[in-house]
Amino acid sequence: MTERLDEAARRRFFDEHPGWTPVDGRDAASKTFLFADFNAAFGFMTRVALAAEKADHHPEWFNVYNRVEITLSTHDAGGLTMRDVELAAFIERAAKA
Ligand code: H2B
Repeated sequence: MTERLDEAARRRFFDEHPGWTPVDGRDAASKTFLFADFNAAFGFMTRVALAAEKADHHPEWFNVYNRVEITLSTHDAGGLTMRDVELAAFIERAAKA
């Protein structure tokens, strides 16, 4: 099973990923993305969904019109792992595409 990030790696993740913040009460990271409209938001979600399914690692998310709130955590490990770091990197690229 993937190991949870240690304290130094966890700190590095938040330092190196602007907009991602720790979630109260659990080892997870969240970020809100804003798009021009629903079409752009859902296009982004579609790109992330396809990559998430391929990697078998999925975001928790909530969408209203042009806003997508995402929380990342590895359920099997009970916290943040490299799988979340990798998904966050993909999400950042997809948000700019
Ligand atoms: N996504 C996330 N975020 N964490 C997991 O532990 C996880 C997942 N596990 N997607 C996968 C699916 C697991 O449930 C399946 C059975 O491989």
